[in-house]
Parts: sequence; C-alpha cells; structure tokens
Amino acid sequence: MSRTVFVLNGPNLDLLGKRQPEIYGQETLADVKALCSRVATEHGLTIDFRQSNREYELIDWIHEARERAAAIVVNPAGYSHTSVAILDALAAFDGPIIEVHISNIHKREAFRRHSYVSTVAAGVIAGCGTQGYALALQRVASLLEAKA
Ligand code: DHK
Repeated sequence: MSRTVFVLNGPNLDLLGKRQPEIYGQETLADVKALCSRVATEHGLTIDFRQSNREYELIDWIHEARERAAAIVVNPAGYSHTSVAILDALAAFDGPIIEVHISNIHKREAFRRHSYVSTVAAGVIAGCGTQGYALALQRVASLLEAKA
C-alpha cells in the first residue's frame, strides 16, 4: 500500500514568513516542508509537498493523489472558505484527508469560520501554527496504521 502523503498548500502560503507574521508566524514554507519531511520519515511516510496560488492546479493535484497518495494533508488557505470545486475534488479521494489552518480561523473574521473542505476532512487542525502540519502527519500515520 502507498505510504505517500500529498501535502497541498493553497494561495499565498508561498509568502509564509513574510506575510502577516503576527498571524502566520515567522517560519517559511521551506521550513514547513522540512518539518513535514522530518515527521514523515519518523513515521515511515513519504511526502509530496506542493503549493499553488491556482485553484485548478490544486484540483489537478487532488486528482493525481487518487492514483498516487494514501492520504492528503491540505491547507486550502483562502479556498477553504470559497471553493466548492476543491471540495468536490477532495470528495472523490478515497483516503484520509486532514485539513490544516495555521491560524485559529474561529478567532478571526466571521467569513473564515466556515470551511467547505471540513465537510470531507477526517480531521481539522487550526490555530497550532505550523506545528499543525506535524500533528496532521502524525494523525495520518495513525489512520493508515489502523487501516493496514
Ligand atoms: C490561511 C489563509 O491564507 C487564510 O485565507 C485562511 C489559513 C487561514 C491558515 O490559517 O493557514 O483563512
């Protein structure tokens, strides 16, 4: 069984570390990728870590995950709150999906409190900073273990 986990990041996360550090922290996306690689190795997982500012590209990658990934960790960023198309793509994925938000979306503007993606996620992690990605991968490892 595939032990590959797609870690997908949505729009503006390429600016992590530079963009609103009081909300999203000082770490860059490269730091998050390094963290994910470390945690994945500890759990015998392989990650495929990607970021896009384009909705269609994220959707294409979710389709690709159907063939290549056992699980998806996704921070859809702004698309969490707007994209039925990303929700539909994720609904067509068979494995576990863990949704990550670096910030606590429930403590912010009202429009951030609803995420389309949460309706198909096995779990949602918000407000744990970039550590949320590590927690998500730990959870994926447990879920895949339970399935094996
Ligand atoms: C990231 C974004 O870019 C926002 O649009 C979301 C999310 C929250 C985060 O906390 O990682 O509302």
